[in-house]
Amino acid sequence: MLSSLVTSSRVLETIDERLMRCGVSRRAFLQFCSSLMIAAPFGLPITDKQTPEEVAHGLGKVIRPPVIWLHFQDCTGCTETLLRNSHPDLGDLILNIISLEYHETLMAGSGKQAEETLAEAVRNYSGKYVCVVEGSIPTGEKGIYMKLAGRPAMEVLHDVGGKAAAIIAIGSCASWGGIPSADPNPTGAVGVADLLPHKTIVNIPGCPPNPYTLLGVVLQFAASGSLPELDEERRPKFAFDRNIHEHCPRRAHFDAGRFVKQFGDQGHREGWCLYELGCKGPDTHAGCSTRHFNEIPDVWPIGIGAPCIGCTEKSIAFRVPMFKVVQIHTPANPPDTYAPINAPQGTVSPVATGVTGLVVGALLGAGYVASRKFSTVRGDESAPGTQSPPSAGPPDGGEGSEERK
Ligand code: FSX
Ligand code: SF4
Ligand code: F3S
Repeated sequence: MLSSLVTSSRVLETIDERLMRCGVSRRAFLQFCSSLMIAAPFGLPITDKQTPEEVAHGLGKVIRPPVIWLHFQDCTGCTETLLRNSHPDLGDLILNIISLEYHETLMAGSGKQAEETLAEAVRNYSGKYVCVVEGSIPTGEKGIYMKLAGRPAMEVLHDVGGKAAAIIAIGSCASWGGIPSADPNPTGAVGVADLLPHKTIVNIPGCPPNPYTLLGVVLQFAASGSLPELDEERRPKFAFDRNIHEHCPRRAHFDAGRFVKQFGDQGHREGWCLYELGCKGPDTHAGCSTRHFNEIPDVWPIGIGAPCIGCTEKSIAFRVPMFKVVQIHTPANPPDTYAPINAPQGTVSPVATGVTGLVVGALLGAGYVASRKFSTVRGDESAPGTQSPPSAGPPDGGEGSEERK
């Protein structure tokens, strides 16, 4: 808990106090809480509530968590995705909810002034701040490929990360090297956990990742001092326990064997499945299919017609060629209760009709309902996509189809 966070320089406010002092509307905060609920429909105690009002009530009492944000080898996409959205006020709101003590791209100061700010923040909040790391760390040639104020990035990470209460590696670069570590990895780029293996580290991969995952983890930590349950790659399960292929809006096309053959063809224009263009959705775990980017519906790779490159998976993104077709490891066809793919008109089952009805409605509500439908248990036999396949799998056709099982 950060409730006793009184430093020599100031006392940190609660989120409610800060929002009130800065004149932030309750409506904006409630919208934020709704988005957090959609991003974390399970597995995060702060959002495990019935309404956004209840989430806001709990979060409002939390002390704004001090965050020190380090940049190493990155494109700043992680920061961009946090602050660029369709609601101009949201970026401001986020900066009122967390206490961002140091962030090279956002702070006005530079040079000596910036270095002093960093040193002061580390001193004031030693052992209590969250260190967010964006970008990979170069280790080749003793780290000379990147220096900050004359110090190799490795040294800065050891110093600032070492004194943090917890480290969050945001983006695939900080999680395990990302783009800079792609073969032949000229700078010897690695992720945070390679250099600080014994620290408390949460990986939030994605290139970029969903910003609400970061905010959910930071706020959960601030509220309770605990971190959400992680998977074997140190990713929070609430955000990474879903397979994209099992929750993809193009899935019906996959099941019916309607595949885009090349960018711009008729199937592409009609929104068919991108599997044969190398979509890595079947091997990728992330929440992108329901929690879209920049607060804009359908803004995510598959939503805009680009195959998923598996950016949240250590063994896929920037390792497996982008257009290489993946194997389908799990039989993943609709259960018998779904309407047959070529159902004659008027024979759609009541179950299928009911599911359709659920999807209709207010966007926020529908997103929340959809995200709640996910199974949290891998191997759950009742979950869609885990039943034995009926005889009608995706029909042959197109390149790469021989690689499908
Ligand atoms: Fe970029 Fe972040 Fe990719 Fe890396 O995201 S979006 S290259 S994960 O470090 O800025
Ligand atoms: Fe969606 Fe890709 Fe699966 Fe096709 S292969 S259904 S585009 S995740
Ligand atoms: Fe990344 Fe694939 Fe989502 S490329 S953003 S995991 S759709």
